[in-house]
Amino acid sequence: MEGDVLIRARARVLLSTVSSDAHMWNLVFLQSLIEETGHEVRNLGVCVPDEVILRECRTWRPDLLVISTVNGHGHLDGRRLIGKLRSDPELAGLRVVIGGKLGVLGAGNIAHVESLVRAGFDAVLEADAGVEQFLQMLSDLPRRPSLTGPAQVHELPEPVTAAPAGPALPPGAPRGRMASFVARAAAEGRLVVQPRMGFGTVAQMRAGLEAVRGCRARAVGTVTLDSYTRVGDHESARRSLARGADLNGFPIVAHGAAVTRAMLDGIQDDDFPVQVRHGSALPYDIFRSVLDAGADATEGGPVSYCLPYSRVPLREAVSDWSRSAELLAAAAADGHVVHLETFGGCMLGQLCPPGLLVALSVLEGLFFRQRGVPSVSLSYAQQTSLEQDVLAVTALRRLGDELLSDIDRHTVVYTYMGVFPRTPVGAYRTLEESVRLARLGGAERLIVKTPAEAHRIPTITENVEALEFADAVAALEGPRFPADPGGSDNEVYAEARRLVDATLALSDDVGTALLRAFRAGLLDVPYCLHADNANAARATIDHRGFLQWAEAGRMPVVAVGRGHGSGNAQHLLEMLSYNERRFDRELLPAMRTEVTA
Ligand code: B12
Repeated sequence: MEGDVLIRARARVLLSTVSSDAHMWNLVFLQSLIEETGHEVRNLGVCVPDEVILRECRTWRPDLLVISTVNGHGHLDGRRLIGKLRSDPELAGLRVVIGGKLGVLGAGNIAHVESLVRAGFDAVLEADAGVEQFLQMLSDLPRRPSLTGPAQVHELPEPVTAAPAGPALPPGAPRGRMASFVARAAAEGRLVVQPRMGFGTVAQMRAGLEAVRGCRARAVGTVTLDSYTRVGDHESARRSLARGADLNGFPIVAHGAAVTRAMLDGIQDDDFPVQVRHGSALPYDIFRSVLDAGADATEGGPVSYCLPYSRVPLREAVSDWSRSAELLAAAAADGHVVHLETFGGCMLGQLCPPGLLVALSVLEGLFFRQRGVPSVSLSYAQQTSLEQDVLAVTALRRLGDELLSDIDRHTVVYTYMGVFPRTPVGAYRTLEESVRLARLGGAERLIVKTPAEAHRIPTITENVEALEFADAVAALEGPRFPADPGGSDNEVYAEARRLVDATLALSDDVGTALLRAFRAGLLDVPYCLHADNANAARATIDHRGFLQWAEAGRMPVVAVGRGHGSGNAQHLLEMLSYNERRFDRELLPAMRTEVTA
């Protein structure tokens, strides 16, 4: 057959997650693992609708379908998916396995295994424990001769036509409640701390907000939305609420604006602003609900909530984020200022070198400003070295001063967003280092994590304890804002500035410039499976713990080259668990025994 290059005996494995799940590292890891056993893998990426999985099964005819899901909705989405597969005569006999974190019950997720087997899965492999069994299953797969064709070439989208430039903002543009609260705290030398809290029901969510409001910290409130709402599947959110099923966040659209407004009533005010956190590539409905419910702030960005979180084409995300930001700008002009935070400093949670994180955060800030949003914050997530992270946060502040001086803004640090230490001590060490980063870097707000992170969604008490701990550490550290962020002429600044300049040179419209930069590979998020990302860049961690470029792809950055043994599943897991080892030091001897046993 023309174009076929190789004939081999191997099985076909189709790898996917469920429709509401945006986690990607599990898929990157499993793809590597399966390839190393010699089988052919097709990886469908994140948030895969049931119909896409069914279609791929019918057309590609895999020997095994692997479903990996960790967001906690796996037992709900998995049961629905397997029902459809088993009722299709063509697919009823296909071998299907599901694994990962299948519910929101932590160790209690084991309770879902039996019902998923009864629903039709051939094997249900909960959490890390399932990997050994899975490897055995792969080695037992019947191998068949298969033809490997040339790599598929992905069609990249055409850039959107330039959106009109945003309105000129008057000097001293209004700030709104969130930014005013943060500015007051900063003037008093206090760090504002914030949870990533989200529960499904109104009663739980309100109790959570009340507890945060009452805690001994300078805290703001958070309403984190659930994974169905993130992908616009409000019907599944409604059904889950009606059945009393646990959701991994608050379904703001399904509850409706009146219910959300009543929930915030009497809690949210000048002394306790509330931010809605979501994760949606197409946030327009969510932004409408945020405005209708009278919330003070929200967050995200056209790149950071598209590439790592969805399969929506980047062009569609840019266009939806454009009208969503304009919605906030119009509300601000009418006196309701909703503060908007970029998520660009947090791409994929881990293994994205700081220069790109800083650049994306600034570019998303510029995108918001161009659409008339008067009050923004620029984010950066803690990575693998305090020293390098301080360079990054000071670089972020300097770029903000240089490029966004005409709007209200502040800087937000996130406690590590990647694979988290498993012990409470390790978790608190990580949190403590992120407080220090916020202080040394001069950030005004910190989004915290709890010791439950590696295991399950934290309780209200765990959130409150983490906030009070962070506040106490910040008080001890003192306000160590660098006197002159303009002196931050460091290597992270230089790299971020190059990436920002290369992007802005592509168009006067920031949205169009972002599309062109990703299309040309000038911006390229390492390991990101989204079809509009070049995925040619790779990261590595050097002897100092600095996150560096192993491969630069076509980005204007310097790569140090791949280390020994890099590229395989084991090496990827080692890099992903770098902070787990760094902070969970008590577990190191046991980890070593596991490796040598
Ligand atoms: C990185 C991360 C993110 C990144 C994801 C970026 C991306 N696109 O990948 C960001 C920050 C964006 C994110 C977002 C969210 N996340 Co998250 N995330 C994590 C985190 C910190 C690390 C996950 C990771 O990278 N692991 C590395 C990979 C290689 O390991 P793994 O996924 O655990 O998979 C292992 C095993 O489970 C197993 N496995 C997995 N699948 C399968 C399948 C088979 C067949 C087999 C055999 C084995 C297997 O093999 C892997 C290696 O051992 C975890 C917590 C943690 N572990 O520390 C939370 C976590 C998974 N996230 C969680 C949640 C709830 C979310 C959100 C829904 C809400 C929120 N809190 O913001 C959102 C939205 C996602 C969505 N729409 O679905 C929860 C899930 C809760 C639960 N199940 O009880 C966790 C546990 C955090 C928590 N404690 O709340 N997340």
